Amino acid sequence: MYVCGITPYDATHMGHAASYVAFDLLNRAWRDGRQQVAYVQNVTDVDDPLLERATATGVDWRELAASQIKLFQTDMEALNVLAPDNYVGAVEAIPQIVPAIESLVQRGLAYAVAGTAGEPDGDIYYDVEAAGKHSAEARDAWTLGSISGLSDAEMLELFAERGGDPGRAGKRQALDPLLWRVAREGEPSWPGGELGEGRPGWHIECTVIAQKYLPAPFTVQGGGSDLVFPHHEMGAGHAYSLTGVPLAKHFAHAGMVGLDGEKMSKSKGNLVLVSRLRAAGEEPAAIRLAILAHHYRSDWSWTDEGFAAAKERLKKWRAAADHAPAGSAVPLIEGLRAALSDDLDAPRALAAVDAWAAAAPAAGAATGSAVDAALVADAVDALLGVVL
Ligand code: 5CA
Ligand code: ZN
Repeated sequence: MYVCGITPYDATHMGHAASYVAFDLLNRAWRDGRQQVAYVQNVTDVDDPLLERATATGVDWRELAASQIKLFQTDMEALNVLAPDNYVGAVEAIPQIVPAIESLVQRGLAYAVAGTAGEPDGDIYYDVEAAGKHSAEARDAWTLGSISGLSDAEMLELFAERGGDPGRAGKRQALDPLLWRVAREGEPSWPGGELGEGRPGWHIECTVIAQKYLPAPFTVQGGGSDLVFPHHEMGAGHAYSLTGVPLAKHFAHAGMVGLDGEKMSKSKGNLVLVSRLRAAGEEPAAIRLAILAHHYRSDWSWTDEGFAAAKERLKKWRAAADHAPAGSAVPLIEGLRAALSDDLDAPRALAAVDAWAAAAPAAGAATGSAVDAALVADAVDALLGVVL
């Protein structure tokens, strides 16, 4: 499994957290089913938005990235998200990214754009049309739109919104994505072989990291639904162009999380940060339960009411764990497994624990079964990542 990692600024907001909790559920379900899991995540530790934030706040971009990565990892640990086996930065992958882009250029699937209006010569773009034609004879071929299923008009709109540059002069197609940005004054750059000094584009970063650390095709590529296009679409194309086989067998996307019905974004200043809640004394297990109350694919909003309900739920579960009815653990575990194996239906899994808790005798009424209590606590931790 490869799950797209953060761009390290404004970490870790509830949208980030929800997407990593979603894939943590999958990781846990696979492990419970005795699958061996290799889990890789990147961190986009150099990219335009990170550099822009660093400039705007007067912080060195490396310091910003390092401090945000640390904060993210602390938040993930608090949320009981199992760590990836490989956590790989874009910067450290540059020595693998450069030859990949060189090979695309040599095979006519990428091209250099001449500089205009203040832009230097030599930025390298992926030729989506040539790449689509190139792979069209093969089985499982990639053509633009085959991952996202979007129309040209929809792709064009999203491309501009999500880091693309449809209007860049000299490109063959508006939707051709950047592979290599040659060095600019005041921007970090690295040796790029035949490409010249520069830094990598976004999609090629994930493609090359995934290909280096995982077999091809690997099982699941994950991220939030805002990565469907262009990120996963283009990454799939790059991978196909590089190796002739698909990058991943399945793409899975978590829904978008907002705040009180609005999109959560830096510009609106309405980010709910995991670290801020933790600093206010809130329990990470309750944050996790508030996330799990929503199916991973649905869009939802973080609200005070939702969080209050999660805290109440955690309290009830803990109270019941002291009085677990004898024989109640096995049917509950079966219910949890059934819910999670049905497209990770966490809300149904929570309802199963609710029903179990409701059936537990009231405190003081009867002594519970220690064996059942221990089994339930183990299962709720192992499958849902919630420590009772
Ligand atoms: N570094 C790239 C991926 S290679 C990136 O998108 N970084 S990010 O920091 O912007 O987002 C990290 C992950 O959180 C991505 O999977 C993204 O889809 C997800 N994400 C971002 N905002 C939200 C949100 N509001 N709701 C749900 N998921 C979100
Ligand atoms: Zn990615």
